[in-house]
Amino acid sequence: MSITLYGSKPSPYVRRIRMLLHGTDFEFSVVNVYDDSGRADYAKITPIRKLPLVVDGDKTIFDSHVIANYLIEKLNLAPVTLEQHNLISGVDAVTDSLIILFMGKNSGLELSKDTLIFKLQYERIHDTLTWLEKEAESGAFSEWNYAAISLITLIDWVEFRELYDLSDFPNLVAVRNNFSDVEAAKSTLPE
Ligand SMILES: N[C@@H](CCC(=O)N[C@@H](CS)C(=O)NCC(=O)O)C(=O)O
Repeated sequence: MSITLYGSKPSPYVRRIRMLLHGTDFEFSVVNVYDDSGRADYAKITPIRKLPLVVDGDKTIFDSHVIANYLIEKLNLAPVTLEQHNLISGVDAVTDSLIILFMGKNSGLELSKDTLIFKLQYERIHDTLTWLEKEAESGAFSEWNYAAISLITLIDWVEFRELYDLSDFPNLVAVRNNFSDVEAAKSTLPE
């Protein structure tokens, strides 16, 4: 039985898995978790109600990291090193904080830097992007691997949703530009 990936087209976490699965036979089932009926249907297959989710035969797998580990082994891809895991944790920290800001905005809240929940996100985003920028400058994302894939999904999504000004982070944007002709990246752009 072939793999089914549940997700949305703009989601950066889902896109990582679409890129890993590029070139393999899989079904992409689009879910809208911000729509009440879409979320109710989705809740029947996952209690955590987050995207992505993969069903492979009798296995249901939550969370992009667990899915990525599963696919890397199943598809015989290069294992993720400790250094790459740290880079991915940095990318996740920024992605998660931006999701909180995005949800705050969509909930009609004022994203004030004086409000604790938002202040924490702005601080984390700034410090982590600054660290990732230095890592990128020293070549940490020069190879096509899961860390580079994760970063690309963040940069494209930030630009797609106009979430953050990336002009202080030219090396991060350059990583995305460097791989923009790779088919797995080109064919999965957020829309
Ligand atoms: N740690 C999770 C994060 C996934 C995540 O936050 N996905 C977002 C979409 S990009 C989501 O499902 N948001 C819906 C919600 O939080 O209710 C992973 O790596 O899969």
